[in-house]
Amino acid sequence: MSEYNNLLVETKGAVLIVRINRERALNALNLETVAELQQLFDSYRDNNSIVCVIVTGAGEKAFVAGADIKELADLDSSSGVDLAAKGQHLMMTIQDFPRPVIAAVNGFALGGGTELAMACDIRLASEKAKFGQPEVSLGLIPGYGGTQRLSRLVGRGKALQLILSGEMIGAAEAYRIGLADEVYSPEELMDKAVKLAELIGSKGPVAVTLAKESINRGLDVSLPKGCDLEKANFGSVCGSEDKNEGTRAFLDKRKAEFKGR
Ligand code: DAK
Repeated sequence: MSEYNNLLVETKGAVLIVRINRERALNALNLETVAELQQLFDSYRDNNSIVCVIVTGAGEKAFVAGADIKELADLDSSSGVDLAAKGQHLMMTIQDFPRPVIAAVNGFALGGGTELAMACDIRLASEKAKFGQPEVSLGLIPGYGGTQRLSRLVGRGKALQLILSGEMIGAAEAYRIGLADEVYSPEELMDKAVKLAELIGSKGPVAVTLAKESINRGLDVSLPKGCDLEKANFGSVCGSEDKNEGTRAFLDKRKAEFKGR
């Protein structure tokens, strides 16, 4: 029996696959689902048997159709801040997760769904995926980091256009503006996501973690500060056994056997 009411969790080798499983509400993120995702990511944070995580939605229609509108309807100013805090904490946990997190966007990714996908490191989309930040249609603004991450990903103008209009875009347009990193047929999507996760998982784990951190943290600071961060992380990686193994394996013309330390 799963310990989660709203998540289906499985491992494929060293890849953790998390399916948000509330199909009757198009996988909308209610508070319980946010709490379960938080618990899941916290519980795997120090688990080095997992090399990569894939987040997707159960069923064929939706990745996540947003925050649960039934819960949003009851919010007041104070519970709104509380909900935003919980959701934003989850998104930061995913962004800062020490292993890469891939979003396999299999259908509607609206509001909190686009925000969840943007907190992930890489977004692979099905041709059926639809992205959007429709909060203004509900008299709301994005509350899970959407105003910040969308502008960083697609630029100020496109972020303003999407958030102020609330319009939905398809996978091809999401790819064109840099919101989706690849687009695949619905049948191919999970297979491609697992293959990418396995490819990343075959690389030096310490290097992968520090490269992710350098890019994500670097985007929040000036270029010189970002380069300082890269320099410090380069120093850390040079002190790792993985770097010794990776460079030695190349020179010995054999496959590296990384230990993740
Ligand atoms: N929440 C709850 N239920 C949802 C839902 C959602 N976000 N989206 C869909 N459902 C439910 C529908 O109510 C329907 O339930 P029943 O009527 O069958 O009981 C079922 O899922 C199937 O949906 P539809 O019948 O509507 O299916 P269609 O194919 O006709 O349409 C759709 C699909 C995705 C176009 C449509 O369902 C839709 O527009 N859904 C809502 C999309 C949306 O507006 N999402 C919310 C975005 S706003 C904040 C924190 C977070 C947020 C904001 C602030 N703070 C703390 C301040 C985030 C906000 C959002 O995410």
